[in-house]
Amino acid sequence: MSRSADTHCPYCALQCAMTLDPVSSADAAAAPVTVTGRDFPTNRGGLCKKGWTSAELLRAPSRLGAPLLRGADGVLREASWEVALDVVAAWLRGTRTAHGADAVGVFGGGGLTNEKAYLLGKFARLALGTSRIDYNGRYCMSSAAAAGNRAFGVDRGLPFPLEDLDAAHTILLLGTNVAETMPPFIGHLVGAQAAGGLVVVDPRRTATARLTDDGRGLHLQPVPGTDLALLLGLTHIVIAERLVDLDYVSARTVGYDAIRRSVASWWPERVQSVTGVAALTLRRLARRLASGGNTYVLTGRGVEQHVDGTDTATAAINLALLLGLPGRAGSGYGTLTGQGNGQGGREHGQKCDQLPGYRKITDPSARAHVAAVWGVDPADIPGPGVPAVELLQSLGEPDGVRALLVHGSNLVVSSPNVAAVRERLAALDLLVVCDFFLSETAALADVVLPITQWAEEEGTMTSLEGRVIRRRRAITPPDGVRDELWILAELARRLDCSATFDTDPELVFEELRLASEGGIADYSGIDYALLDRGEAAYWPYPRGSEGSPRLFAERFAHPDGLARLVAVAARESAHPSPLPGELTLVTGRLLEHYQSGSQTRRVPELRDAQPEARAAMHPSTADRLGIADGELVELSNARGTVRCRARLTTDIRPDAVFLPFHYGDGQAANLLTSDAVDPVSAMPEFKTNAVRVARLVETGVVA
Ligand SMILES: Nc1nc2c(c(=O)[nH]1)N[C@H]1C(S)=C(S)[C@@H](COP(=O)(O)OP(=O)(O)OC[C@H]3O[C@@H](n4cnc5c(=O)[nH]c(N)nc54)[C@H](O)[C@@H]3O)O[C@H]1N2
Ligand SMILES: Nc1nc2c(c(=O)[nH]1)N[C@H]1C(S)=C(S)[C@@H](COP(=O)(O)OP(=O)(O)OC[C@H]3O[C@@H](n4cnc5c(=O)[nH]c(N)nc54)[C@H](O)[C@@H]3O)O[C@H]1N2
Ligand code: SF4
Ligand SMILES: [Mo]
Repeated sequence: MSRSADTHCPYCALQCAMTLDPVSSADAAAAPVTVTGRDFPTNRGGLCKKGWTSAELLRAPSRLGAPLLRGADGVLREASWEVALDVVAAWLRGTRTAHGADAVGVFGGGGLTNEKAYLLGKFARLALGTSRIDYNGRYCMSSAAAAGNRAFGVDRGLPFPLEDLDAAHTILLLGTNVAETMPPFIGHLVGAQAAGGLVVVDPRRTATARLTDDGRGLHLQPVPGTDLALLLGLTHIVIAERLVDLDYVSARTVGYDAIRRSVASWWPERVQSVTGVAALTLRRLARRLASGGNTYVLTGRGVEQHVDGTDTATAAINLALLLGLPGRAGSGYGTLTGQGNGQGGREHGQKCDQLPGYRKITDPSARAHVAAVWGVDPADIPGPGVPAVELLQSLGEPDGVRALLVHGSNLVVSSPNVAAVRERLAALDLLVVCDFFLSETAALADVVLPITQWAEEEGTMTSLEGRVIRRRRAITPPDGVRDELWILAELARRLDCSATFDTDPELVFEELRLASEGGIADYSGIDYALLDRGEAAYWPYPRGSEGSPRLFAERFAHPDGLARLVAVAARESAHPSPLPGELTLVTGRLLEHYQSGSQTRRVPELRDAQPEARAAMHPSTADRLGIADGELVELSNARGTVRCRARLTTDIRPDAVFLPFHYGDGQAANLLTSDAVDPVSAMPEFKTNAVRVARLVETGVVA
């Protein structure tokens, strides 16, 4: 007898639909789980190789099967759940008594289901009483989210279904390599490609940029970190050449005069000197964007993960607004959410300044609403905490966090300036990590709690379209692991918290509906039955309504219904040119690996395809440095050193070197990244950092 489950991929925000076929026989535990792509509007049956191989991790030999406790001798040993949870609860209680509630911190993740993200936020505020909660979405979506909130009054990555792109005449892709980060996505680019309107802006000639190789589209290869100037330049041309949709601008926006002034000095030749993109190309692109067909502007991490990422995303939105795109049928602006639940994960209370439903924790009416659902006094909900980088910088400090719980992040690989993070973690009194593997972060923990994987649990995720979908259980989890909702409930009980912590995901979702009701991300009209009928549920979905696949057709989410054009300025100090002898380190992703690689480095096929970090550089650069393809090189700056092999490719600018961030220990790209953050979003500078590159033998270190 066999049973199959319709669910979605455990990895990225595209949330490709798949069917899992477990065999419910006596030896089910040993039988392989097969993955089949399932027809769905976003992936149309397609999956990438991470999706195809995802089930291999369910029975991976390295999977954790029991809680681990670090003994006095420093060794992690298996313990029972009772003992492990008792130890954690006792430490948390002791920390709180000795140092106050804010001495306990929580670090969440954008891969958690909505139910887990919601319960984690509630657990932090009520069971721990701490304000110190933030999550890895700070590294991912925060700049785009801040820009969207500022301009539109709401942050939903794509305010339209992905399928709308199919009919596009022009698509401007800024700093995203979807051909590798969401491969089935490129099916939605075919129309624009055929219409000669696919435009990719990336300092590398990526697989996505190569979609323009037929000569009909455009690949702009600017100096890394100069997108803000590029966008100000395009806006300048749109205004100078009278391409602005003035009716739209006057009816639907405020702030145009300030925008005009702010781009006045960004004439194309100046932009060319800053970005390296020819003035002619800029003019051609501006005219194409304004040519009236269905036009989309989309941003990804390449333009957002910078110290000026919020302003850069804002400049992209300004351009889209002047062209009259947001809310116009068949056109729009959007940002591509990254993690599986990158969208939902930022709506229900893992962010330090947020309560469920995308409510502000500082708003008295929001606090009152959520307090009523939680059955507490509003005064019992702590105020705003601090964003991820600041949270990590406070670890072990006298007034900082002394005990940290990590749910869904391998932060010693993925955080900026990880050498400092490793030091801070070592200064903690207690580190607790929930994971299915001994990730690099879990390996440093005092207590590791093993949890169920995606195919073993129920819940909901919110995809890059703002569509709520069901994650379904296909197989029974191994005996020794536990569901994270159960772990939170057990800890809350041990901490004598009187609030309700349900362990049934559907009940948690029912509570989330109430908590989100009336908020910006209102889920109150959605329930499991509706999702199980296959209905497309896009938020906001207030009770009794029909959901909102397309936003902004009539109004934006600010009280007056108008979008804000926010004037921004390019600061040269944000991206200083590399000094002589330095290159700009650009970081990003490879098709085969997911994030910190904690999962995909354990899948043999993926690991064998990309077993180690390789620094991609231009042959002319390599030649100058005396480096041959495959040779060992050392990348270094004041923060750290990475040693790896060189990969020579003409696909990268000669002034840059590219390193994927999927590897740990000495190959972690984040040994080299700065923890300087964007002043609005607190997003760190992941994408451009100065490094020196040398052939390893020449440094005399090792050959
Ligand atoms: N294979 C794979 N897929 C993934 C993930 C993964 O780890 N692996 N992670 C998921 C997540 S969480 C996310 S956030 C998304 C990210 O998806 P993307 O945004 O597509 O991914 P990145 O590779 O981080 O960055 C995109 C591109 O930005 C370019 N870039 C770097 N600096 C600059 C710059 O200054 N200007 C411009 N214009 N471009 C620049 C890089 O060269 C890179 O090709 O992917 C999701 N999908
Ligand atoms: N240099 C550089 N650094 C970057 C980036 C970059 O482009 N360049 N990108 C940034 C971005 S966009 C992101 S999103 C971050 C991501 O980086 P991380 O936050 O490190 O994300 P993952 O590697 O996905 O780590 C998730 C961990 O949680 C586990 N896990 C998965 N699902 C669950 C769950 O449901 N519960 C629990 N408790 N654990 C789970 C996984 O096994 C894994 O160990 O990295 C950021 N860091
Ligand atoms: S594109 Fe993303 S969601 Fe789709 S199969 Fe690949 S990793 Fe999974
Ligand atoms: Mo991300």
